Amino acid sequence: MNKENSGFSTKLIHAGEIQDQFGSATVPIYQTSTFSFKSAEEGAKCFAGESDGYIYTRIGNPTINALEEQIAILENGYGAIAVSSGMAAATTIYLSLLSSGDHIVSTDAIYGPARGVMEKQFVRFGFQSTYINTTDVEAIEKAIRPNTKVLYIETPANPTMDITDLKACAEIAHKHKILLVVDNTFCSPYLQNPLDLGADVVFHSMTKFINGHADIVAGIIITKEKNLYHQLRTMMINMGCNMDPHQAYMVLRGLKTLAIRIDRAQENAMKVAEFLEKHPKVAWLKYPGLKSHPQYELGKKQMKGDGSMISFGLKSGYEGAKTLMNHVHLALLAVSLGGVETLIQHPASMTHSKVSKEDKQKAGITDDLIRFAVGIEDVNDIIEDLKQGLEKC
Ligand code: LCS
Repeated sequence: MNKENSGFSTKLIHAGEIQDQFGSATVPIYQTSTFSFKSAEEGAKCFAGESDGYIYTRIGNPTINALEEQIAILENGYGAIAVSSGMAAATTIYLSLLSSGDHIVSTDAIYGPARGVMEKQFVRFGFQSTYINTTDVEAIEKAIRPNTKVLYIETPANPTMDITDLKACAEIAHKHKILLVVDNTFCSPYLQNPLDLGADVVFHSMTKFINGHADIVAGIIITKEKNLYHQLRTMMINMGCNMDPHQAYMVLRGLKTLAIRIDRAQENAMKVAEFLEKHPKVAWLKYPGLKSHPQYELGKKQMKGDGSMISFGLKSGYEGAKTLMNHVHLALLAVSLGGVETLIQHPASMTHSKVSKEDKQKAGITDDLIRFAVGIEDVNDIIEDLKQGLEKC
């Protein structure tokens, strides 16, 4: 069987696996910081790049590389670079692709700290940024300047669930000779493959769906071509934001069930979204699987499923949101998403609290917005939990 041409779920189990001397069914954890050379000559060859032997775990490690190979295959990329967190992926991308005086155009409603680090910290290094609603393709064209180097898209966006047209973005980016970077965290490679739609770089917080068990923080960057891969890999090695072999093993373990976890979570999410949308206390709701989503058709075109993230607001506004969060019992009141457990959180005061009030308003991160990450529990229990909580709102 050619594993590279097999189906997605087969690749989840077999792609990138290591054949070790004992026939281990899983990738072993090479918990070592350094690797010995057989001779001084071999060591020199490794450092000269004339041999692909391992040198030092910050540079490369067989457990980490197995994960990188597997994710590169799942995203149809040239190669992947595993990093310590999703934020390490974002900052490695910024620092690799931008120089002082360069400009980035980005989705306004992205994960809060990915925006905050540009506007509050990297601004000191001369990086310029413009945050816009990227569902408006014309607004993207208008925001591009002569010094723009990167178009950075998060779709569906955290936490508004807005969907941006990736094919249209790739066309704009390449017309202007800039790179398209996509944060694919909300979909995972199972539901969306931005490189196939024209993106140059894709990244994930693997803390979410890819690992899926709320027990690891991790990130990964995938590139479409070789030069970009080496540029980003060199930055990762020099910044030292590599993954640890044990962390890689945990992600490899979680990854095997990605498809069945997401299948179940999105089946649940559809039922939860339908329940909430009809509930008299709910003012509005955005879920890619419902026709009421403003970019429903686009989602159907570029995503292979609707995912398991819902955002909604109550008629009783922020007060109602607080009451609901304080009265659910099954859903954990916690940030993060993409795990087996259902989570509820309030972006305006939690994940996006550092984004200014004005920018939050512009990006649609309203005070009443509740973000609901649907898990794989029995859906009736999730709905019953919401039902009894909503009675108090
Ligand atoms: N990109 C997206 C879309 C995210 O949702 C997150 C984290 C990151 C990047 C950063 O990844 P990390 O460094 O945490 O692995 N999102 C979170 C959230 O919505 N709640 O808590 C973390």
